[in-house]
Amino acid sequence: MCGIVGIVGKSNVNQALYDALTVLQHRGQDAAGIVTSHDGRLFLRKDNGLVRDVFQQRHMQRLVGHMGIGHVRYPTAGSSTSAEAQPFYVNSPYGITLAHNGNLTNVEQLAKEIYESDLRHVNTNSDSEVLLNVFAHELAVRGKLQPTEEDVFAAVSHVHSRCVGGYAVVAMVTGYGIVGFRDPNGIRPVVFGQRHTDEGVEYMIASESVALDVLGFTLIRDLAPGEAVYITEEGQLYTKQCAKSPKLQPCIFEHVYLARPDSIMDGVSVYKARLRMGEKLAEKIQRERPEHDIDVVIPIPDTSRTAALELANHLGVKFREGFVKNRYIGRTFIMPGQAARKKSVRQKLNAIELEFRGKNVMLVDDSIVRGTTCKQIIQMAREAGAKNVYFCSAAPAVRYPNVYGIDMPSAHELIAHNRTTDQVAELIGADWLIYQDLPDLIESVGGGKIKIEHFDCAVFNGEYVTGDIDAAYLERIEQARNDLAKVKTQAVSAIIDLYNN
Ligand code: PIN
Repeated sequence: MCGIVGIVGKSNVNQALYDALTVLQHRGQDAAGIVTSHDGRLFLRKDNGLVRDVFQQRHMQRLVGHMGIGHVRYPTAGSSTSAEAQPFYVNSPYGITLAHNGNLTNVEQLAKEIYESDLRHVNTNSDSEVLLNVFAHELAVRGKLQPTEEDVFAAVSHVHSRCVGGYAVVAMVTGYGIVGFRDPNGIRPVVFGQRHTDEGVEYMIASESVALDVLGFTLIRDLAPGEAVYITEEGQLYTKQCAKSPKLQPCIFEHVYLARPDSIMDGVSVYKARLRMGEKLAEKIQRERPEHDIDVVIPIPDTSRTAALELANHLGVKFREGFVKNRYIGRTFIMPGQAARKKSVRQKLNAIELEFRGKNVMLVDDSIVRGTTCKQIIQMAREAGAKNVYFCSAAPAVRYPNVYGIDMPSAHELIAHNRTTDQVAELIGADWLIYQDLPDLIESVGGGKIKIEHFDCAVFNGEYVTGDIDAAYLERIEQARNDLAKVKTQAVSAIIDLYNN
């Protein structure tokens, strides 16, 4: 998962882009980048690290211009070098830079076409560079010295017919404008908005509405699936539906924990969706165990707090903060003579004993993925003196990998893959485990004032909305992830050996 932003302003946009990326930092902490355009020249700064570490005063001074785009990256398979930080750049046509959130599922086919038919070179393993080259090629074949909005939209239409997967994109055409577009299923989110200044109207495109809020922009709307928005350097805004048969099927996991609760996605408040998740869980508990003996509901900070609060309210059970999170976890250093140790949950969370001692506690988390963290937290609750430890997941069991750009483990690392709820409960050490039912999750997100009927729920039901994912594809990504994990383990061992010898 990543965060994207693009701004066409009336004065330098470097600070606004930096601030927007900081607001979107929860979508990716691995790398950050900004590119601006001024007088037909590009200025780019990108590197691995948090926004606050990547950009220093000297970098910001160079990032001049009234328009620019930015990106924060989450580590995804094969994207750990700073060369793969975004935005990416191609010099022809016009000089185009692009930042992407999502994942293309036909990237191998596209990479072959780009090389063999489009005669273009791709220098990384990133599907975002492939996407950029497809877009650049489709704009180049229009053969215009000065591209119009119609040329830009035609290029986006061709991107839609060639690319499959989840993609939310901002791209800057140097000297001309910024384009934002969303895949025909609207899997990944994109919004756009405006703010008025003395010099005129400024526009922003961003992954989440919270970036608009914090910078004083008002939300115009979400981009529809398949739609593109183009804002010229002078501040003219155009939109167009560029896909043949668009159908809104956004990623439901955004609402589970990826997005900030103060964002509105496709008209749905993430916060309200999470409240409804808690309400549905309470109803399930009342259905399944009307005689339950839960003494206290305790959230696992931070995301699950909203659902846990409403769960407790609806059950009529006390809601208590039983865990305190350290917000200042530092780096892990590799010391000579020591193996690299992963930070334990205990360093991140501490239990307040008096909330546990002698009680039947219901812990709530947003989801169970690998099951490693929740297992340790359940153990902590027992050590703090809990009589029984029950566990609630605001999302259904995660059983299948994600192929649209969420950094999720491969199938065999998912604790619920090929396992029943009882088996998972036993493995994590819970006395009782309740998962949200998928229809209830769908109702929580799509059943409010704004109705959304279809979602990408593949991690829960294995149904991939792009229709191109088969067992062979999943097998290939599983293999690629395993290979990458091996390379990483070998690299870490090599570093440790180096220190030790
Ligand atoms: C919480 C994110 N959330 C916490 C991610 C851990 C599953 N894990 C998914 C729970 S927050 S595991 O956004 O960082 O606050 O038990 O499956 O290992």
